[in-house]
Amino acid sequence: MSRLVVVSNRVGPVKDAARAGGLAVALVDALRAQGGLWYGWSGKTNRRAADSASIESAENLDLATVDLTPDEHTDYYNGFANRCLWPLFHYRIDLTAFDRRYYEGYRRVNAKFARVLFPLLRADDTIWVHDYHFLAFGNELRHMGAEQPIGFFLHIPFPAREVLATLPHHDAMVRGLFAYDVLGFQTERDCERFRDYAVREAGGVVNGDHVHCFGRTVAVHAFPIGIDTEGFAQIAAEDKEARRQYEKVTKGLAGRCQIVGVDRLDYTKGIAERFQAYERLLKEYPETHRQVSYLQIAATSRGEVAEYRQMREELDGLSGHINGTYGDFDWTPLRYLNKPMPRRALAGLYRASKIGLVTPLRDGMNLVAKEYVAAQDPEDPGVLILSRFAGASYQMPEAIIVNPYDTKEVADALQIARYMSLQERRERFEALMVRLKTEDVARWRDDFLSTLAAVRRRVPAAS
Ligand code: ADQ
Repeated sequence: MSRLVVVSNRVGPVKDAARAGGLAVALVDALRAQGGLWYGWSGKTNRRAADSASIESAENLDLATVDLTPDEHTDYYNGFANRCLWPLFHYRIDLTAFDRRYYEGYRRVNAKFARVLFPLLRADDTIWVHDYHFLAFGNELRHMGAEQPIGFFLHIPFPAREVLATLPHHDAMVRGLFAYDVLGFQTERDCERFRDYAVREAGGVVNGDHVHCFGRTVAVHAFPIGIDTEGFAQIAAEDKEARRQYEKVTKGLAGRCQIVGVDRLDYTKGIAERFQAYERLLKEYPETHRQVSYLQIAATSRGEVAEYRQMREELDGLSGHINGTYGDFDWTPLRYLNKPMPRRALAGLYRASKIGLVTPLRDGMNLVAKEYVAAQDPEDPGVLILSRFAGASYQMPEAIIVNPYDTKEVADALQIARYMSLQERRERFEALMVRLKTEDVARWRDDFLSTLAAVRRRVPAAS
C-alpha cells in the first residue's frame, strides 16, 4: 500500500484527535493505516523562517511543518487566503480584498510549501491536498517533477462562474487546479459550478466525471464530508462530561425551550441575521417571552482580520439591544458567548436544546448541523432548522430548510419547531440519522482515497 501524504493548512492534532473531532480522527486513522506524512504550516511566524520542515514522528505517522515569515503570513494567510479567497468563495465580493500583492504572496508560499515537501516525497506516495490555502500547490509540485497521484478537496463552496471571474487571476488559478488528478467538492452543485466555469470560461469539455481543459484531464466528484455519527451519538448519550453538561443546562432552563447556535465567529455563518430573526420571533410572537432561551456560542477566529473585528462589534450591539428590549429581571432572552466549548460538553449542550439553529449565508457543508442531529435523544429528538445555502441541506432535507436572509421565514420556522409533534420529530430524526450513519466521515475519506487510487496517471505541469 502506498504511503499517504496529507497536506493541509494546520496539521494534527494526532494524540488528541478525538478532542478535535471527526475530521482529525478520520485523517489520523488513514495516515496510521497506510503509514503517513501530514504536512502543513506550523502555526508559527518567524522572521528567519527557512525553507525547511521540522519533522516529528509518532506511531507510524510523521508530522512535517514549516514556519512562515511575518510577510508571508500577511500576504498568503491573512491576505489572499482569508481576505480574498474566503469571502469571494462565500459570495462576499463586497468584503473581498483584490490586492495583487496578496496573490503574489500566495503563489510564493504555495511554491515554498511545494519546494520543502518535494525532497520528502517517495515515488509511490499518494498525496491528498486540502482546501483553499493550497489551490496552486499541486501545480507547483508538478513543476518540480512530482508524478505521484495528487488529489485536492475543497472544504468551502466553489463559487458561481461570474463571482469567480471577479478575481483578477481566476484563469491562472483554475488552470493550476488541472494539475491535480482528482478534484473533490462538497456537493454536486459545487461540481456543476466548476464544470460550468471550465466549459464556458476556459473552453473545457466534460466527459462523464472527467473535465478536459488546458490539455489536461481531471476527475471531478462530490464527496460530502460527514462526522463520526455513531461516535458522537454515543458521546451525547453516555459520556460523563456530556451528561453533566446536559443536566446543568436542563436544570437552568427550568422547562424553557432552548434554541442553540454554535459557530466559528465568521460573517459567512449568518449570526447577525439569526439574531434579527430571533428578535422578530420575540416581537411577532409575544407568547414566546420567558418560554424560549437562545444560546449562541461563537468561538472567535481570525481576530487579526478587520472584517472579523467589525462583525464582533455588530453582534455585541445586536445582542445588547435584544436583551435590553425584551429581557427582564428573571429572563435573559439571548445568551451570546465568544468561546470554544469542549466537544463532549458540546454534545450534551446540543442534546439539551430543543432547536438547533444553523443558518449560514453560505457554507461548504456545515458539520454543526450534523452534530446537532447525531446528539439528539432518539426518544425525544429536537428539531434542526437549516439554511438552504449550507452544503448539508442537500443531505438533510428532513430538517426545516430556510432562507437565512428571510428573517420572517426563520422566525416562523422557530415557531413550527416549537410546536412540532413528537411523532413528526421522530420521523424526521430517524430519516436524517439513516443518512448521517451511512454518509459519515470514514465514508468520505474512503471514497476520496479510492477515487484517487483509481486515477494513477501523470499530469504535465501548467506553464
Ligand atoms: P467551518 O467553517 O469551521 O469548516 P463547520 O463545518 O461548522 O465549519 O465546522 C466547525 C467545527 O468546529 C464543528 O465540528 C463544530 O463543532 C466546531 N465548532 C464550531 N464552533 C465551536 C465552538 N464555539 N466551540 C467548539 N467547537 C466549535 C469548514 C467549512 C465547512 C465544512 C468544514 C468541513 O467552512 O463548510 O463543513 O470545513 O469540511
